[in-house]
Amino acid sequence: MLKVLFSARPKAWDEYHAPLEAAFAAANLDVDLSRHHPPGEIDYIIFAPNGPVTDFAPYTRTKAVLSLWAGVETVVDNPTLTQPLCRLVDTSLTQGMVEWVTGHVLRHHLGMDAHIHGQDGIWRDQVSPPLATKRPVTILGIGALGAACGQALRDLGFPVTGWSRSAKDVPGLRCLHGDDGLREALTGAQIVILLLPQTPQTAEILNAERLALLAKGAFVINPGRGPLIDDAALLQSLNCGQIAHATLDVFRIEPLPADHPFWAHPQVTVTPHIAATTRAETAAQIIVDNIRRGETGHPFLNVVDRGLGY
Ligand code: NDP
Ligand code: OXD
Repeated sequence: MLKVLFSARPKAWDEYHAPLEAAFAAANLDVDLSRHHPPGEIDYIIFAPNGPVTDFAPYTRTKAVLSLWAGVETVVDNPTLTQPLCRLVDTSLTQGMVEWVTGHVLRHHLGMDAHIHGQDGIWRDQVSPPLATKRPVTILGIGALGAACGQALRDLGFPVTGWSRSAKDVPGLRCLHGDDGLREALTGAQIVILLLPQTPQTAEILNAERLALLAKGAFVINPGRGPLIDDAALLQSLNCGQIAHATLDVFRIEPLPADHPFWAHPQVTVTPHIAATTRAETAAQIIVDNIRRGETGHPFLNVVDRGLGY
C-alpha cells in the first residue's frame, strides 16, 4: 500500500480528502492518505506552501512532491528538497484564469467603470470604445495560463502578442522571446498582462523603463506574482497618466497591508489573490494521475526545472 502525505492547510484537507480518495479508487491505486504519516514511510507528498512540511530531509523514500499550486517560488529553492517537484497544471485553474483575465481586460477595454460609477441621472455623450481588433494586448508569460488567456482574447478579436523565455509558437498569437522580444512586445501595447513565474530573472521585469514603452494610458493586469512589478515605478506611471489603471491580484506581501498605497489609489484595483483557484475535483485527478505515472514507470508530468526556478 502506498503512503501519501497531505501537507496543506486543514481547510484544504476538508476539500481534498474525498476527491483524492475517489480518484485513487478510480485509478486502482491502493493508498493510505493521511496528514500524519511518519516521514520515513511516505511515498508521495501532496504539498501546499502554507502547509506544515518545510523540511524535506526526513522524507527519505518519497518519490515526488506534488504541488497544489501552479507557482512554486516558495519551495523551489528549498535546499532540503531533493525529490522531483511537480507543479500544478489543471484545466479548472486555467479556465478560472481565462475568465478572470478576460473579465478585467473587457472592463478596461470597454471603459465599463464610467457607467458603473456614473449612475447619477446624467445622460452622457455616447463614446464608443475602439473594437478589440484595434486594442493590442501583450501577455508576458505564455505557458499553461498565459497561452490559454492569449487564445481567449484572440478569439474575442484582440491582437495578442505573447512573450516567453524560449521561442514558442502559440497558434493565433504573435510570439516573441528574449530581451529584444520584450522591448518589441511592450512597445505600444495598450493592455499588458503578467503571467510569468516569480524567479530571479523575472523580478521587477515591469520597471520604469519598460512601463514607458507602453502606449500612453495603457492598462496593467497582474495575476502572476507581486515582485514582477516595480511598485514605485507603477505608482509613478499611474500618477503621471502613462498607465491609466492597474488591476493587481498578487503582491509582495499578502494579505496586502491595509496602509499600502495601492488600496487608496483611485486607478488601482486590488483583488485578494483570487484570479484562479485550484479546484479539488480536477486537481485531485491530476495529482493522482501523476502518482499513477510514477508507479507505472512513466515520467512525472510538469516537473519543475530547479535551475530555471519554474
Ligand atoms: P508556466 O510555467 O506554464 O509558464 C510560465 C511562462 O513564463 C512560460 O511561457 C515561460 O517561458 C515564461 N517565463 C519564465 N521565465 C521567464 C523569463 N525569465 N523570461 C521570459 N519568460 C519567462 O506557468 P503557468 O502559466 O502555469 O503559471 C504562471 C504563473 O501564474 C505561476 O507561476 C503563478 O505565479 C501564477 N499564478 C497565479 C494564480 C493566481 O490566482 N493569481 C493562480 C495560478 C498561477 P517558456 O515558455 O520559454 O518556458
Ligand atoms: C498558484 C496560485 O500558484 O494560486 O496556484 O497562485
